[in-house]
Amino acid sequence: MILLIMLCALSMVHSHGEEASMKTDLDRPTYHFMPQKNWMNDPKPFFSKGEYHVFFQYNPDAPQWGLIRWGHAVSRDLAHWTQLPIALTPTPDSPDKDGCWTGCVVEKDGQYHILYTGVQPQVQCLATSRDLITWEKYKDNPVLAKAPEGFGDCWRDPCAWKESDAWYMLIGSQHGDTGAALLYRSSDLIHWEYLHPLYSGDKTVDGTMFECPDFFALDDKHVLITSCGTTFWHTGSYADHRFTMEKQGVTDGGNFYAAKTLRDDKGRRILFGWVTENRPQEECNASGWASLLSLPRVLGIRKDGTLSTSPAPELRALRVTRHTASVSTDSIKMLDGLQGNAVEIIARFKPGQAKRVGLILRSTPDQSECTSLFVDLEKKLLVAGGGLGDPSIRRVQTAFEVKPGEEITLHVFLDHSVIEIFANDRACLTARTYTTNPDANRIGILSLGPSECAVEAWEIGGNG
Ligand code: DQQ
Repeated sequence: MILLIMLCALSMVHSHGEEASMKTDLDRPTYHFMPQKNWMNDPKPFFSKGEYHVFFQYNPDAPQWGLIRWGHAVSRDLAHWTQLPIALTPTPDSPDKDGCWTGCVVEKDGQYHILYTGVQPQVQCLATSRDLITWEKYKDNPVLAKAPEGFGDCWRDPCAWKESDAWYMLIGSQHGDTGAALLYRSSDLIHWEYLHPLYSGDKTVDGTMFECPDFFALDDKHVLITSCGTTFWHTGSYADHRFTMEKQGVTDGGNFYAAKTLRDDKGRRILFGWVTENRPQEECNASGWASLLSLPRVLGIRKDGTLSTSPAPELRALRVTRHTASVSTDSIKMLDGLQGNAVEIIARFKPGQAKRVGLILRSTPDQSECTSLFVDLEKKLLVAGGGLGDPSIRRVQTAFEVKPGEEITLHVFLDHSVIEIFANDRACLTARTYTTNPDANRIGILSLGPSECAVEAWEIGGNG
């Protein structure tokens, strides 16, 4: 594997022209993983033998969704990633001729297996590997050809796991206009028996269908993740092959979708999402890339049964130069010394009577161009994107309620056009911010009403 990683790294050395255009692309992230060119979506993370693998939906032909392959990247430390060869490619005249869609990776008897959705129509397929690099499709694909009676157009994205007696698998589906996670059982990953819906949703809460389900034990609960426009979490109990939901919420209310987890050798559940674009297709075409992988997020169960999310501590390996500041302001205070497009900021606010507290990033010195992110204490929202002028542009938001007297910690990762925000480890928001202005690299604290803020920040080194 190490030799393969070195060969892949060498083959990824960019041509002179490409390197120059990457340097002038102020929006291209430098410490998030993304394929060298073109399009990715839906991560499928998997841990084995000390390595973090992320497979992903990949269109190597254009910076937009298309004929989908399974791309592959690997990391030993969750901070630096290497792109590996394509794992799965559609086979003409076969059940996956129109795309190898989302699924999962499992290990059985010393071999690795991918269960994935072939299209069109949607069917479930199997592929096997000894080394995670070279994959052989099962000769009699598909292993499941038809959805159970009454389940709709969406029947995809298998998620399999082993229990003591058998393999189990969820397939994301819908019943009428309600999401359903359908449960199957198998002894060999090839022959599957349909059991029943593990869980049916509520269209007013978690959408009209379930894409990319993920299901796992965490602390003393079970967690079901589903996606329909937004990625939702549900925590609850699992008994007799039924899931009883107790609490539910949103994993990230911003440009973040189709998130799934792996379990590593420390027993941690680590979530990765697809960071979506928020710019016109022509701009993606001009840059030659679209979408990327979120930073790894460690999940936990809070005392009240809700999901906690925090950035993986391994990301600290990317920190380069540390800055600190204490700021009292009732408007905007620019930070001296700290500037740039690749920074990590931990801003600890005592909001007092302030109505909003937050940051401005990617600001010109005169603030005529900038991107704001803030907690709106009155509206109980975490908001990001858009400048100070026109707030409607590229703005995303998620619910975030601050208790009276509670301090607010905004842990923010800025990587050029990507902003990932963790608010008190219970609300997450990913936003996009695009600029062509090299002077739009200043950072400031914002407050509507007087507040105090202790800032600790780091410039961040690149992925490589
Ligand atoms: N993306 C895949 C589907 C999945 C959707 C296709 C979610 O399998 O349901 O690229 O983003």
